[in-house]
Amino acid sequence: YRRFSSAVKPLKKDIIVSGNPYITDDYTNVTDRILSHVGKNLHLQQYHPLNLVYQRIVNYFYQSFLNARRNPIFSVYDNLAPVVSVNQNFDSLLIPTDHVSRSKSDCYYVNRNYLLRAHMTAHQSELLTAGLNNFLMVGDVYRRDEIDRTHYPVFHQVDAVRLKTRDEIFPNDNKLQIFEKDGNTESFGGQEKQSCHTLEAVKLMEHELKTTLEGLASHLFGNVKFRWVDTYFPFTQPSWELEVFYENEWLEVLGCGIMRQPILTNSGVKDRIGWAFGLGLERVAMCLYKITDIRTFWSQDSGFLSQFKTNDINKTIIYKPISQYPPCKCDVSFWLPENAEYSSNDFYDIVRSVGGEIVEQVQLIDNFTHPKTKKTSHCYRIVYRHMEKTLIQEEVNKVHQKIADAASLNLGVTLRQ
Ligand code: FA5
Ligand code: MG
Repeated sequence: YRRFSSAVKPLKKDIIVSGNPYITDDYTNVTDRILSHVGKNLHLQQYHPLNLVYQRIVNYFYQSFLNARRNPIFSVYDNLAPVVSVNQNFDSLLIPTDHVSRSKSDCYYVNRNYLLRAHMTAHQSELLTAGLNNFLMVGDVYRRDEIDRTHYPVFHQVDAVRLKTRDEIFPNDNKLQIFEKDGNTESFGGQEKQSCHTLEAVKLMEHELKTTLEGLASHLFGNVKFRWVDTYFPFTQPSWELEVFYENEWLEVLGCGIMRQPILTNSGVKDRIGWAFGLGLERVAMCLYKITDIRTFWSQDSGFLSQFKTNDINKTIIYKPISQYPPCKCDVSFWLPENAEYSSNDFYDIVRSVGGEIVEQVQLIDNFTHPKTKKTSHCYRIVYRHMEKTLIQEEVNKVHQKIADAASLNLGVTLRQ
């Protein structure tokens, strides 16, 4: 594994990602373990559950949007390289320079200027600039996040964009407009719309967006209860999340909204208004096939893959866990460094790098600041579980000790006994 902490002087060396060399710098925090996922393209692997869900989504869009000659109008991009510039992932989407999502503790940076994309929306501007009006983008995305059964640092998203002209929105009326004459593109305006858009145009776009996504939800899940929740994204306004009621819980499946107009104008689009959404493939696949642990998607075990071997992508499949082996729990406590930055995500990466696939969950179970010395101590509980066998305590202890040693070496923390 590589060095992580900003407290440690970075090594000046090149790393190769997707076949291209990058010079590392003080922003580099991508680990070899994370890089080992680049190029796996689970969404393109035949019979993989993520591929089945991906195909079902694409089919829905092909069927739902046809041109006059009855050909699908959406084009699909599923092979875009995952290293993107800071400009692609953030600036082009109007994400403010001080926005938390840019921080080193949330993203995997290759260096100051490049990172592993944190969402598929990173490719929106380049495809708009290429002149596309209706497109889907599918691929792997990378985020530093908590560790549990529904979070893994690599997951897959489907993003979509649909642009429409005035004539397409109001085919039977030549007076209605999509832009306000004196609307300022930079201004957010009120809550319900951007000030540059007319309310009529936004309402029709919102209607098409929501019926399309409700249709997608029933195409995937059959007859489900769903609800719309107002939300905020820097790149859409207004914005919503779609939640579906599945197994007695409301589950967020996607985010969407009316695209901020400057994204379009900056990409050379002057006469259209657009909607966009981004959806998590794992979330959908977990619900659809009743897969309870997100790590399962990375299993190369034939006991897993063979269950999805079907040429009927719409077939109902209920995943039967290969077997549930017992967990082993170990705690580790340390004092945080006093003169260096520390983020729990730094520790989580070490756990991932050293522990690998046998780590099921890491929880911060105690966070204590000494009243006199003002030193802070964290205690983490690590749950180890192998997907394919029973772990032996001795074997776990060895890994656990390695994690503790790596944390002390790389993060400047002081282990407590
Ligand atoms: C985004 O990533 C936006 N780019 C989506 C978007 C696109 C909004 C275009 C508007 C227009 P968010 O971070 O909420 O938003 O992620 C989108 C979806 O990805 C979530 O609804 C969820 O289904 C999935 N997702 C997010 N984080 C994780 C995770 N850690 N593990 C698995 N799935 C996740
Ligand atoms: Mg969200």
